[in-house]
Amino acid sequence: MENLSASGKEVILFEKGGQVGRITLNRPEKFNSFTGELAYALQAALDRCAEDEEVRCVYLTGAGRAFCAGQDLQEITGPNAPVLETILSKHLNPIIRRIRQMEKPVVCGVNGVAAGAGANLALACDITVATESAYFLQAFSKIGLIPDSGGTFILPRLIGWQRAAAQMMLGDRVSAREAADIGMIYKAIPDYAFEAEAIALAEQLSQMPTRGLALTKQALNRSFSNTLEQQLQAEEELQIMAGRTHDFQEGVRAFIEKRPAQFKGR
Ligand code: LHQ
Repeated sequence: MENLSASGKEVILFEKGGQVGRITLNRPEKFNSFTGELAYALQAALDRCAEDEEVRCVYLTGAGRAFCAGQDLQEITGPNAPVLETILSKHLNPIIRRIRQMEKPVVCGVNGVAAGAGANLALACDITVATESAYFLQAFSKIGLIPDSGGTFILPRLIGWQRAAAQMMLGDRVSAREAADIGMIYKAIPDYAFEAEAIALAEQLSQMPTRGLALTKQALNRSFSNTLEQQLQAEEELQIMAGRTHDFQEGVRAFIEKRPAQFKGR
Protein backbone atom coordinates (compact mmCIF):
# COMPACT_ATOMS: atom_id res chain seq x y z
CA MET A 1 0.00 0.00 0.00
CA GLU A 2 1.17 3.50 -0.76
CA ASN A 3 1.08 6.56 1.47
CA LEU A 4 -0.43 9.57 -0.27
CA SER A 5 -0.41 12.14 2.53
CA ALA A 6 1.75 15.25 2.70
CA SER A 7 3.05 14.91 6.28
CA GLY A 8 4.28 11.34 5.97
CA LYS A 9 1.54 10.14 8.34
CA GLU A 10 -0.40 7.56 6.44
CA VAL A 11 -3.82 9.19 6.67
CA ILE A 12 -4.84 7.67 3.32
CA LEU A 13 -3.78 4.29 2.03
CA PHE A 14 -3.92 3.61 -1.66
CA GLU A 15 -3.60 0.24 -3.33
CA LYS A 16 -4.30 -1.06 -6.81
CA GLY A 17 -5.75 -4.54 -6.89
CA GLY A 18 -6.40 -5.65 -10.46
CA GLN A 19 -8.36 -2.78 -11.95
CA VAL A 20 -9.75 -1.52 -8.63
CA GLY A 21 -8.21 1.52 -6.94
CA ARG A 22 -8.67 0.94 -3.23
CA ILE A 23 -8.65 4.04 -1.01
CA THR A 24 -8.66 3.60 2.78
CA LEU A 25 -9.27 6.46 5.21
CA ASN A 26 -6.62 5.80 7.82
CA ARG A 27 -7.00 7.69 11.11
CA PRO A 28 -8.58 4.75 12.96
CA GLU A 29 -7.87 6.16 16.44
CA LYS A 30 -9.96 9.24 15.55
CA PHE A 31 -12.61 7.25 13.69
CA ASN A 32 -11.16 8.47 10.37
CA SER A 33 -12.53 11.95 11.03
CA PHE A 34 -11.53 14.62 8.54
CA THR A 35 -8.61 16.93 9.13
CA GLY A 36 -7.49 19.19 6.30
CA GLU A 37 -4.63 16.78 5.72
CA LEU A 38 -6.95 13.81 5.31
CA ALA A 39 -9.25 15.77 3.00
CA TYR A 40 -6.41 16.86 0.72
CA ALA A 41 -4.94 13.35 0.67
CA LEU A 42 -8.34 11.91 -0.29
CA GLN A 43 -8.67 14.48 -3.07
CA ALA A 44 -5.22 13.45 -4.35
CA ALA A 45 -6.14 9.76 -4.22
CA LEU A 46 -9.37 10.40 -6.14
CA ASP A 47 -7.44 12.42 -8.75
CA ARG A 48 -5.02 9.59 -9.14
CA CYS A 49 -7.86 7.11 -9.70
CA ALA A 50 -9.49 9.46 -12.22
CA GLU A 51 -6.25 9.80 -14.23
CA ASP A 52 -5.12 6.17 -14.14
CA GLU A 53 -6.67 4.26 -17.05
CA GLU A 54 -5.88 0.96 -15.37
CA VAL A 55 -8.22 1.89 -12.54
CA ARG A 56 -11.75 1.07 -13.71
CA CYS A 57 -13.53 1.18 -10.36
CA VAL A 58 -12.76 2.98 -7.09
CA TYR A 59 -13.37 1.33 -3.71
CA LEU A 60 -13.54 3.65 -0.71
CA THR A 61 -13.48 2.35 2.86
CA GLY A 62 -12.14 3.11 6.34
CA ALA A 63 -9.52 1.50 8.57
CA GLY A 64 -10.45 0.14 11.97
CA ARG A 65 -13.88 0.25 13.65
CA ALA A 66 -15.32 3.32 11.88
CA PHE A 67 -15.84 4.40 8.29
CA CYS A 68 -15.64 8.15 9.01
CA ALA A 69 -16.92 10.34 11.87
CA GLY A 70 -17.08 13.53 9.77
CA GLN A 71 -15.06 16.62 10.54
CA ASP A 72 -12.41 16.21 13.25
CA LEU A 73 -13.94 18.30 16.00
CA GLN A 74 -10.58 18.65 17.75
CA GLU A 75 -9.11 20.30 14.66
CA ILE A 76 -11.73 23.05 14.70
CA THR A 77 -11.10 23.85 18.34
CA GLY A 78 -7.31 23.57 18.21
CA PRO A 79 -4.66 26.14 17.31
CA ASN A 80 -4.64 27.14 13.60
CA ALA A 81 -8.21 25.87 13.32
CA PRO A 82 -9.52 26.20 9.77
CA VAL A 83 -12.59 28.42 9.38
CA LEU A 84 -15.88 26.75 8.46
CA GLU A 85 -15.79 28.23 4.98
CA THR A 86 -12.40 26.62 4.29
CA ILE A 87 -13.59 23.26 5.60
CA LEU A 88 -16.46 23.23 3.14
CA SER A 89 -15.00 24.98 0.10
CA LYS A 90 -11.47 23.51 0.23
CA HIS A 91 -11.71 20.26 2.18
CA LEU A 92 -15.10 18.57 1.84
CA ASN A 93 -16.90 19.90 -1.25
CA PRO A 94 -14.02 19.13 -3.64
CA ILE A 95 -14.23 15.49 -2.50
CA ILE A 96 -17.94 15.23 -3.27
CA ARG A 97 -17.44 16.90 -6.67
CA ARG A 98 -14.63 14.50 -7.53
CA ILE A 99 -16.78 11.46 -6.66
CA ARG A 100 -19.77 12.66 -8.68
CA GLN A 101 -17.61 13.67 -11.65
CA MET A 102 -15.37 10.57 -11.63
CA GLU A 103 -15.80 8.81 -14.96
CA LYS A 104 -15.84 5.38 -13.33
CA PRO A 105 -17.95 3.83 -10.60
CA VAL A 106 -17.13 4.61 -6.98
CA VAL A 107 -18.14 1.88 -4.52
CA CYS A 108 -18.23 2.75 -0.84
CA GLY A 109 -17.69 -0.03 1.69
CA VAL A 110 -18.99 1.35 4.97
CA ASN A 111 -17.07 -0.76 7.47
CA GLY A 112 -18.38 0.96 10.63
CA VAL A 113 -20.07 4.15 11.81
CA ALA A 114 -20.51 6.89 9.18
CA ALA A 115 -21.34 10.19 10.91
CA GLY A 116 -21.70 13.81 9.82
CA ALA A 117 -19.75 14.52 6.65
CA GLY A 118 -18.67 10.87 6.78
CA ALA A 119 -22.28 9.73 6.31
CA ASN A 120 -22.81 12.08 3.39
CA LEU A 121 -19.49 11.06 1.84
CA ALA A 122 -20.76 7.47 1.82
CA LEU A 123 -24.09 8.50 0.27
CA ALA A 124 -22.38 10.47 -2.52
CA CYS A 125 -20.77 7.30 -3.89
CA ASP A 126 -22.40 5.40 -6.75
CA ILE A 127 -23.00 2.14 -4.92
CA THR A 128 -22.77 2.04 -1.13
CA VAL A 129 -22.74 -1.17 0.88
CA ALA A 130 -22.34 -1.43 4.63
CA THR A 131 -21.42 -4.09 7.11
CA GLU A 132 -24.45 -5.03 9.24
CA SER A 133 -22.95 -3.64 12.45
CA ALA A 134 -22.36 -0.21 10.84
CA TYR A 135 -24.72 2.71 11.26
CA PHE A 136 -25.32 6.15 9.80
CA LEU A 137 -25.72 9.33 11.79
CA GLN A 138 -26.60 12.81 10.52
CA ALA A 139 -24.73 14.14 13.55
CA PHE A 140 -24.79 17.81 12.52
CA SER A 141 -27.89 18.89 14.46
CA LYS A 142 -26.31 17.73 17.72
CA ILE A 143 -23.67 20.45 17.38
CA GLY A 144 -25.86 23.15 15.85
CA LEU A 145 -24.75 22.74 12.24
CA ILE A 146 -26.60 21.93 9.05
CA PRO A 147 -25.89 18.76 7.04
CA ASP A 148 -23.20 19.35 4.43
CA SER A 149 -21.09 17.44 1.90
CA GLY A 150 -24.07 17.22 -0.42
CA GLY A 151 -26.33 15.57 2.17
CA THR A 152 -29.22 18.00 1.78
CA PHE A 153 -29.19 17.26 -1.98
CA ILE A 154 -28.67 13.53 -1.97
CA LEU A 155 -30.47 12.20 1.13
CA PRO A 156 -34.01 13.50 0.32
CA ARG A 157 -33.60 12.13 -3.20
CA LEU A 158 -32.66 8.71 -1.83
CA ILE A 159 -35.25 8.32 0.92
CA GLY A 160 -37.78 11.16 0.55
CA TRP A 161 -38.22 14.53 2.24
CA GLN A 162 -39.85 13.39 5.51
CA ARG A 163 -37.35 10.69 6.36
CA ALA A 164 -34.45 12.93 5.39
CA ALA A 165 -35.77 15.79 7.52
CA ALA A 166 -36.29 13.47 10.49
CA GLN A 167 -32.79 12.00 10.24
CA MET A 168 -31.24 15.42 9.84
CA MET A 169 -33.16 17.10 12.64
CA LEU A 170 -33.31 14.27 15.19
CA GLY A 171 -29.82 12.91 14.51
CA ASP A 172 -30.98 9.34 15.19
CA ARG A 173 -28.79 6.35 14.41
CA VAL A 174 -29.85 4.45 11.28
CA SER A 175 -28.64 0.88 11.14
CA ALA A 176 -27.13 -0.52 7.95
CA ARG A 177 -30.13 -2.84 7.59
CA GLU A 178 -32.63 0.00 7.88
CA ALA A 179 -30.54 2.10 5.49
CA ALA A 180 -30.77 -0.70 2.92
CA ASP A 181 -34.50 -1.24 3.57
CA ILE A 182 -35.33 2.43 2.89
CA GLY A 183 -33.10 2.72 -0.19
CA MET A 184 -30.43 4.88 1.41
CA ILE A 185 -27.71 2.37 0.52
CA TYR A 186 -27.61 -0.57 -1.85
CA LYS A 187 -27.04 -3.42 0.60
CA ALA A 188 -26.22 -4.42 4.16
CA ILE A 189 -23.81 -7.36 4.28
CA PRO A 190 -23.22 -9.65 7.29
CA ASP A 191 -19.97 -8.68 9.02
CA TYR A 192 -18.26 -12.03 8.33
CA ALA A 193 -18.75 -11.67 4.57
CA PHE A 194 -18.48 -7.87 4.27
CA GLU A 195 -14.98 -7.22 3.01
CA ALA A 196 -14.89 -10.04 0.47
CA GLU A 197 -18.35 -9.25 -0.87
CA ALA A 198 -17.80 -5.50 -1.07
CA ILE A 199 -14.52 -5.89 -2.92
CA ALA A 200 -16.02 -8.53 -5.23
CA LEU A 201 -18.64 -5.95 -6.19
CA ALA A 202 -15.93 -3.41 -7.04
CA GLU A 203 -14.03 -6.06 -9.02
CA GLN A 204 -17.15 -6.97 -10.96
CA LEU A 205 -17.70 -3.31 -11.89
CA SER A 206 -14.04 -2.91 -12.86
CA GLN A 207 -14.49 -5.51 -15.60
CA MET A 208 -17.61 -3.97 -17.06
CA PRO A 209 -17.87 -1.41 -19.88
CA THR A 210 -16.34 1.54 -18.01
CA ARG A 211 -17.31 4.21 -20.55
CA GLY A 212 -20.91 2.99 -20.54
CA LEU A 213 -20.95 3.08 -16.73
CA ALA A 214 -19.47 6.60 -16.75
CA LEU A 215 -22.16 7.75 -19.18
CA THR A 216 -24.84 6.06 -17.03
CA LYS A 217 -23.48 8.03 -14.08
CA GLN A 218 -23.70 11.26 -16.08
CA ALA A 219 -27.31 10.49 -16.98
CA LEU A 220 -28.14 9.86 -13.32
CA ASN A 221 -26.35 13.05 -12.24
CA ARG A 222 -28.43 15.05 -14.69
CA SER A 223 -31.74 13.33 -13.90
CA PHE A 224 -31.82 14.93 -10.46
CA SER A 225 -32.59 18.34 -11.92
CA ASN A 226 -33.85 17.69 -15.48
CA THR A 227 -37.38 17.56 -16.82
CA LEU A 228 -38.41 14.34 -18.62
CA GLU A 229 -37.93 16.08 -21.97
CA GLN A 230 -34.43 17.25 -21.02
CA GLN A 231 -33.60 13.80 -19.76
CA LEU A 232 -34.78 12.13 -22.98
CA GLN A 233 -32.47 14.51 -24.86
CA ALA A 234 -29.62 13.71 -22.50
CA GLU A 235 -30.15 9.96 -23.00
CA GLU A 236 -29.99 10.42 -26.77
CA GLU A 237 -26.73 12.34 -26.52
CA LEU A 238 -25.14 9.93 -24.04
CA GLN A 239 -26.36 6.79 -25.82
CA ILE A 240 -24.74 7.99 -29.04
CA MET A 241 -21.47 8.22 -27.13
CA ALA A 242 -21.94 4.76 -25.60
CA GLY A 243 -22.71 3.41 -29.07
CA ARG A 244 -19.29 4.55 -30.28
CA THR A 245 -17.34 2.54 -27.70
CA HIS A 246 -15.32 -0.58 -28.31
CA ASP A 247 -17.18 -2.23 -25.42
CA PHE A 248 -20.57 -1.81 -27.09
CA GLN A 249 -19.29 -3.54 -30.22
CA GLU A 250 -17.68 -6.26 -28.14
CA GLY A 251 -20.82 -6.73 -26.02
CA VAL A 252 -23.03 -7.27 -29.08
CA ARG A 253 -20.46 -9.47 -30.83
CA ALA A 254 -20.03 -11.65 -27.70
CA PHE A 255 -23.82 -12.04 -27.43
CA ILE A 256 -24.12 -13.16 -31.07
CA GLU A 257 -21.15 -15.51 -30.71
CA LYS A 258 -22.53 -16.88 -27.40
CA ARG A 259 -19.32 -16.22 -25.43
CA PRO A 260 -18.45 -14.03 -22.43
CA ALA A 261 -17.57 -10.47 -23.45
CA GLN A 262 -14.07 -9.11 -22.89
CA PHE A 263 -14.60 -5.45 -22.07
CA LYS A 264 -11.66 -3.08 -22.22
CA GLY A 265 -13.21 -0.01 -20.64
CA ARG A 266 -13.13 2.10 -23.76
C1 LHQ B 1 -13.47 11.97 16.96
C2 LHQ B 1 -14.57 12.25 16.15
C3 LHQ B 1 -14.62 13.50 15.51
C4 LHQ B 1 -12.59 14.00 16.50
C5 LHQ B 1 -14.86 10.29 16.94
N1 LHQ B 1 -13.59 14.34 15.72
N2 LHQ B 1 -12.48 12.84 17.13
C6 LHQ B 1 -18.44 20.99 8.68
C7 LHQ B 1 -18.12 22.37 8.91
C8 LHQ B 1 -17.39 22.77 10.05
C9 LHQ B 1 -17.21 22.21 11.18
C10 LHQ B 1 -17.62 20.96 11.58
O1 LHQ B 1 -17.96 19.94 10.73
C11 LHQ B 1 -18.44 19.93 9.51
C12 LHQ B 1 -18.92 18.67 9.01
C13 LHQ B 1 -19.21 17.59 10.02
O2 LHQ B 1 -18.85 16.48 9.77
S1 LHQ B 1 -20.06 18.00 11.42
C14 LHQ B 1 -20.20 16.45 12.28
C15 LHQ B 1 -18.93 16.08 12.98
N3 LHQ B 1 -19.01 14.75 13.55
C16 LHQ B 1 -19.66 14.48 14.68
O3 LHQ B 1 -20.30 15.30 15.28
C17 LHQ B 1 -19.55 13.06 15.17
C18 LHQ B 1 -18.75 13.03 16.45
N4 LHQ B 1 -18.54 11.66 16.90
C19 LHQ B 1 -19.46 10.95 17.55
O4 LHQ B 1 -20.57 11.38 17.76
C20 LHQ B 1 -19.08 9.59 18.03
O5 LHQ B 1 -17.67 9.52 18.10
C21 LHQ B 1 -19.58 8.45 17.11
C22 LHQ B 1 -21.12 8.37 17.23
C23 LHQ B 1 -19.18 8.67 15.67
C24 LHQ B 1 -18.98 7.13 17.59
O6 LHQ B 1 -19.25 6.95 18.97
P1 LHQ B 1 -18.46 5.84 19.81
O7 LHQ B 1 -18.53 4.52 19.14
O8 LHQ B 1 -18.98 5.92 21.21
O9 LHQ B 1 -16.90 6.26 19.74
P2 LHQ B 1 -16.17 7.45 20.50
O10 LHQ B 1 -17.04 8.65 20.59
O11 LHQ B 1 -15.57 6.92 21.76
O12 LHQ B 1 -14.99 7.80 19.45
C25 LHQ B 1 -13.81 7.00 19.35
C26 LHQ B 1 -12.63 7.92 19.24
O13 LHQ B 1 -12.75 8.68 18.02
C27 LHQ B 1 -12.60 8.95 20.38
O14 LHQ B 1 -11.24 9.25 20.61
P3 LHQ B 1 -10.59 9.00 22.08
O15 LHQ B 1 -9.19 9.51 21.94
O16 LHQ B 1 -11.41 9.76 23.06
O17 LHQ B 1 -10.68 7.51 22.27
C28 LHQ B 1 -13.28 10.13 19.76
O18 LHQ B 1 -12.92 11.34 20.38
C29 LHQ B 1 -12.77 10.06 18.34
N5 LHQ B 1 -13.69 10.73 17.42
N6 LHQ B 1 -15.41 11.19 16.17
N7 LHQ B 1 -15.62 13.84 14.67
